[in-house]
Amino acid sequence: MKEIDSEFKTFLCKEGASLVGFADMSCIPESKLPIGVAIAVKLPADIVLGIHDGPTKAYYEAYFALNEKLNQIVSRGATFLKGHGYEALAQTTTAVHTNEEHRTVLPHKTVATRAGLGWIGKSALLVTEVFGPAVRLSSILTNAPLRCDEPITVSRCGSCNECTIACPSQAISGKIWKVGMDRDEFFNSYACREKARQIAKEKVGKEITLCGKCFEVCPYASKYLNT
Ligand code: B12
Ligand code: SF4
Ligand code: SF4
Repeated sequence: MKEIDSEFKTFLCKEGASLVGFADMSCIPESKLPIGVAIAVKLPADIVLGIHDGPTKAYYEAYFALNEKLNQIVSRGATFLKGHGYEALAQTTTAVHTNEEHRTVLPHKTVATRAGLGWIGKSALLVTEVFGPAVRLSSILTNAPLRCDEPITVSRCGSCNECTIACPSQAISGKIWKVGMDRDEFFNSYACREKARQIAKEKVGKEITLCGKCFEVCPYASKYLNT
């Protein structure tokens, strides 16, 4: 099985993935298949640096372009696995539905922490060691017997509070995440959505939840942005 593992990772990276991890999802009842494939694509550094004073047209365009790219990577990844005789479900933006409480059945971030890509920051974003939270995510569910990575179950935010201080909607309480903690215990998604939509309307003239101050200020992102 080792061969399909590395062949598949190489395939996804050639398709444009910046980070790939394999997750044991057998403990997650919402997962329709036992293995998860987490995929992250980095946000271009100039786009992240450009949103210092609010969302820009370039970020707005990158948002859609990266969603499209992620949809393509996971769709092609699922086709690859099916071609090897396995079941595979690509969690594309059309396949995943968000309810009125801003929740999906199986969020990409759950697959990502299980695959060892990062932890849930105080910001409620997935924070990676390499790019910080400056990534967009997607995932595939499968029964292919991929060798799973070590999950990350503990936050590495420590005493940092940059995102809590910088958030224009005070959505981030500053509480530290651990596995099993519900989002609403430390993050106000309604405050975030309302403020981000107001800011996006002012800055780019679009009715969309677009802000990103929480990832722009994260010290884990600055390592990537300054290289
Ligand atoms: C609904 C939604 C929103 C809502 C709610 C946000 C939220 N944090 O839930 C609103 C409209 C407010 C929003 C805003 C934004 N969003 Co949004 N959003 C989503 C969406 C569609 C679903 C998220 C969801 O289901 N939330 C429900 C809660 C319960 O889950 P969660 O937040 O993912 O995190 C929990 C689980 O992952 C769980 N978990 C983690 N590990 C484990 C392990 C185990 C064992 C268990 C049991 C649980 C568990 O714990 C977490 C905390 O409770 C995802 C895409 C997707 N399909 O996943 C994008 C997504 C989360 N958004 C994203 C982004 C970038 C944004 C914005 C920056 C907007 C922008 N583009 O400018 C802001 C940032 C808000 C913030 N700080 O979180 C990115 C995040 C990338 C990252 N690095 O994490 C995503 C993944 C989209 C993408 N394709 O990349 N968003
Ligand atoms: S996207 Fe903006 S409003 Fe929402 S949590 Fe991040 S900084 Fe706060
Ligand atoms: S800014 Fe600090 S507290 Fe917020 S997610 Fe990044 S490391 Fe964690």
